[in-house]
Amino acid sequence: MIKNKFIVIEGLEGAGKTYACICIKNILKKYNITNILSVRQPGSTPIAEEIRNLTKKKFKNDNLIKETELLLMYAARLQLVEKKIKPALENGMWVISDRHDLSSLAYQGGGLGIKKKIITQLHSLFFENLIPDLTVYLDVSPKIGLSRAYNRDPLDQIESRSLEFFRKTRKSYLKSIQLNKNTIKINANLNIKIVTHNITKKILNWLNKQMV
Ligand code: T5A
Repeated sequence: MIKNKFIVIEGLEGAGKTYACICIKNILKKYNITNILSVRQPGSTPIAEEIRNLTKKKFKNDNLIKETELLLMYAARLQLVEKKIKPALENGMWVISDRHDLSSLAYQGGGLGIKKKIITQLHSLFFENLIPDLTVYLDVSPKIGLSRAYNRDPLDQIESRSLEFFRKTRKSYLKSIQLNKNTIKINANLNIKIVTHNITKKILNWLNKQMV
């Protein structure tokens, strides 16, 4: 039997995170792991969902300054961690989170240029003891990812940013995952069948190692 884990999926918009979460859940089911909490960030509690709406909204006569955006992301994360993620992990559940605080380092740090030190201080303050057991990073080029996102709903205030913003965000992701040994990197530019195959292969390999 494998002890319950905290798995995080990261990547730019249109990377296929929603799809990867479903794929991982299906793999876990084959191992008879069904006590799974799936969440998304920002969001997944009533208050965090309100904060999510706020971070996505385009205001006519105002805009979020970058530090406000960062604090809102952390406020939503804290609500979710305290209300749902920690209790679930303590009760032996597996948790799959569509994004966690690597997103803040990439978007607000890399993309918006907030100093890494400020973000790591927030991390240390609230989440030092909550390290994901596995981060699955879906690496997609901003052009490809955004073109997938463009085909859906109208763009929100973050999705409407320049290609340069997303290039910097991706660069930050790539730098962070090099430093993090509990990470699986997947080429998400490829077609969905190949991406699914590669996720499945790497997750199975990781799960087998957890049983040793
Ligand atoms: N944010 C979040 C921050 O700035 N800081 C933070 O700290 C946090 C936590 C969240 C926003 O908040 C920002 C980042 C985001 O801008 P969101 O709506 O949850 O908002 O945004 P995303 O998480 O990026 O959600 P997306 O739905 O845009 O991306 P996904 O989930 O990666 O993509 P998915 O699976 O929905 O797929 C998108 C489309 O692409 C297709 C799918 O079928 C779908 O139509 N697709 C593929 N098509 C072809 N080939 C493939 N390989 C494909 N993979 C997916």
